[in-house]
Amino acid sequence: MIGAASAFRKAFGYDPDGVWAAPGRVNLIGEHTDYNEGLVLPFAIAERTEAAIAARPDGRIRVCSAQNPGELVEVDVTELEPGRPDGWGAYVAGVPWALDCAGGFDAAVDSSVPVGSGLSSSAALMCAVGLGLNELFDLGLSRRELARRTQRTENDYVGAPTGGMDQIASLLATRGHAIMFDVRADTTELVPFDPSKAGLAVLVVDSMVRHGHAGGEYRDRRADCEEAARRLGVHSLREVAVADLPAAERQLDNERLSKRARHIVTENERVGQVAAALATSRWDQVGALLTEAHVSYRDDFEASCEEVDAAVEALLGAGALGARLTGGGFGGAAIALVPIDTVAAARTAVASRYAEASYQEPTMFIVEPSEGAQRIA
Ligand code: GAF
Repeated sequence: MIGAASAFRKAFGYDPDGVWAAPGRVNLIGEHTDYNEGLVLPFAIAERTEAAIAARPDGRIRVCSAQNPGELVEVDVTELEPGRPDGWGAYVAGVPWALDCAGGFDAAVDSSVPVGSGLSSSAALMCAVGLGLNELFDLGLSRRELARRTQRTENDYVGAPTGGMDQIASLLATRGHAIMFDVRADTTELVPFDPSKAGLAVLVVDSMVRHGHAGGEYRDRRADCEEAARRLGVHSLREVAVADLPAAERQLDNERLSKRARHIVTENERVGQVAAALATSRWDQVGALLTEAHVSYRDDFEASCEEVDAAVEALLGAGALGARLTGGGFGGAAIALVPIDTVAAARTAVASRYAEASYQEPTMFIVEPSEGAQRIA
């Protein structure tokens, strides 16, 4: 990573007005529950996206990215509309659009969050740009409002029907904590989360299988959940309690929709159970719930893939307390709660499992619950 400030000087030949950084996130537990008005428990990671920005007086927007060398996205602020520009540039241009920001700017971005690995590189990008524009143009938006607006960027400008978890984690999480977001109540609560104090680490295994959320399977899962809620006559699947599931499944009388609903309903329950287990430092129980969540995500939500399942199995076989697919699914990364003195063995177990199966070599790294978005220069 060369840093956004250097990329800015190189591209535009002058100094930016400021540099803002926003983190990716690991979702500890609570997958696809956010757009079902449910509970999620992500934490911000040290890997982040930087945006170096300078205001321009002429309404022009120019953006370059260290991850897309040689490309300069250019558009006038009055011309912004969904789909224009598209690709990675939409995640930047859609931010002033959603923030009702009328000013032009030059921006350079650089990131250490792997793209397409389920660690929310897109929210990191939107939130870094959003925080910067909010300050540079005195927009006066709270972080909670910035999270709402950047979700609008993703939903209405980029066209990906995601929930609001990733922006909340990137903008509101803090070091040493996970953040519980209750979407129906629209409340957030910081939950102390520091596995290192218990001699544990969160190991990420990026399967290198890439996913996107704009089309295909993510959208299909969301449609299934909404259809299940509609047939059950509830506003969202959050209204269904675990005890109501057998009756709900009888009413749905459809195997696919029953499985989707079962994942969402039991996942909400698990998020609460993980928060309770963290409060009393019952790490074995946290681990067991993560693994249960993986089984539900794999079998009921059918959102995993062979490579991530293999990583989960290898991690558990090597002594992880729990392991699961994290993020939007259909590829991406597994996370595992691993005793620190077992991390090396866990990495070796995954590497040999991948080599035996001739999967692409995975990337593995430890993540720490880190600070949310902030100005860095
Ligand atoms: C992606 C989405 F952006 C989130 O809103 C969430 O739905 C997640 O997938 C699945 O839990 O990260």
